[in-house]
Amino acid sequence: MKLINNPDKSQWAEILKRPVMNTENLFDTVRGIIDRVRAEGDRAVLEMEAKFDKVELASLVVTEAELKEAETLVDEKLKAAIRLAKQNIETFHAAQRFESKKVETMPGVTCWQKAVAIEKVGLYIPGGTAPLFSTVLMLAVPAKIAGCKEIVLCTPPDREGRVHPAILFAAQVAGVNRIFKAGGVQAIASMAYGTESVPKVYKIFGPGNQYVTAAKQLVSLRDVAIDMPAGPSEVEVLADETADPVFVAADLLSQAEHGVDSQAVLITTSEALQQAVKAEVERQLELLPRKEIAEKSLANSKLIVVKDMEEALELTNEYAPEHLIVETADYMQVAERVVNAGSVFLGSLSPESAGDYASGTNHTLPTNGYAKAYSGVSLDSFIRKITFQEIRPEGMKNIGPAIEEMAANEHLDAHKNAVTVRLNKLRVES
Ligand code: HSO
Ligand code: ZN
Repeated sequence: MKLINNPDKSQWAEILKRPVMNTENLFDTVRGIIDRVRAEGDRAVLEMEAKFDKVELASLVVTEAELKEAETLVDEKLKAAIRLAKQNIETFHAAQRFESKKVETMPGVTCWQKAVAIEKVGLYIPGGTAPLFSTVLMLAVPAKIAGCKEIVLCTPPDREGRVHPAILFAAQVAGVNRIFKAGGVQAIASMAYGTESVPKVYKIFGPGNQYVTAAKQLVSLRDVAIDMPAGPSEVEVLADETADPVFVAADLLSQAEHGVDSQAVLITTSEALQQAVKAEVERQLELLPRKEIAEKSLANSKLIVVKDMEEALELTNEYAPEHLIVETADYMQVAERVVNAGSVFLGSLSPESAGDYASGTNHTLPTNGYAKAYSGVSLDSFIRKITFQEIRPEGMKNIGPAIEEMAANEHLDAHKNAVTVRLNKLRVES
C-alpha cells in the first residue's frame, strides 16, 4: 500500500490512475476466436472449451438432471441465504418499474413512452477461483422482473465438466431459462451469434476478465448490445477520524481479494486513521485464505490523506469509484455531495459486502471511471422505452405549419408534403 499525504492537485491524475492493462494482440486473439465460433458454432466452442477450460464436453447444455442434482448439493443454509438475497434484490428492482404517462404536448398531440422488455438476454458468469453465484441473482432477477422472455446463461465448467452447484441453484431460483457450459470469449461469441445449442441474444451482461471484456466490446460494435464497459473491481473508502480502522481495513481487503488487479483506495482527513488502517490491513491480511491475491492488489492500493472534507470530496468525484463507502460522522451531508460513483454505502454499518450480496442493490457497476457517465445495472438495463404518438385533427392543425416550415428550411420537401397532404384534407373536411 502506498501512503500519500497532502498531494498537490497536479499529482491527482497520476494518483488516481487505474492499473493499465497490456492489450497488445488482445483484440486480434479475441477476434480470431469470435470468428471461429461464428462460422463453426458448437464445434468451435467445444474445441475452445478443451483448449482453455481443459475439459472435453459432449454437449454444452446443462441438463435437467444436472439442475436437479445441484439442488441436492447446495446446503440448506446457503439456499436460505440465496433466497433472502433474491427477495431483497427483487423488492428493490421491482420498485424501479417504469410508470408510463401520456403527455399532451399541445391540444390534439399526445405522446407517451412504453417500457418493453428486451426479449432475449444473455448472462455471463465467470469461472475461476470464486464461484460468483451472487452475480447470477444480480442479473437474472431484474431480467425476470423486466419480463425478458429468454434468459440464457453461460458459465465455464470445471475440468470434470461440471458447473458449480450454487450457480445452478441461483439460476433456477432467479428464473434463468437455459444454461450452457461455455466460458470466456467463446461464451460471448455464442450468445452474440447463436450456435446450434446456444440461442442468439440481443444484449449480453456480466463481468469477466480482459478477454471477456474485449469480446463484449467487439461484438457490441455491430451485432449485440452489452451492459457496460467493465474493468477490474474497485472500492474507495472516504473516512474521517471517527471511522473504525478495523472496519475500513476489512472493506479495503474485501475488494483486494477479488483479483490481483483490484483497486482499494482510502481517502481520509485523518493521518491517525491512515496509520491505523495500514497496521490493521497488515494484521487482517495474514488471516485471509486469499492472502496472495489480496497482497498483490494491495500493492496498487493507496491510503491518501487530504487537508479537509472539501478536498476529499473533490478527489472522490474525480476518481469516480465503482463503490464508495462513506464512514464519516456526517455521512448524509457528505452523500449529498457525491456526484460520481457507481454505488454508495453510508455509515459504518454499510460495508460493500452488503451490496455485493444481499441488501437489494445491484453489484454490476461501472468501473474504471465510467461512473462519470454510466449507471450500474438496474431494471432499466433490461428494457427499452418505445415512444408512441397520436395526432388528431386539432393537433395536426396546431403543429402542421411549424413542421412544414422546418422541413422546407432543411430542404426536405417530402417531409413537408407528408404534412401538407394531411392539412389539405383537413381543410376540405372542415
Ligand atoms: N464486488 C463485486 C461483486 C461481488 N462481490 C460478487 C462478491 N461477489 C463487483 O461489484
Ligand atoms: Zn465484491
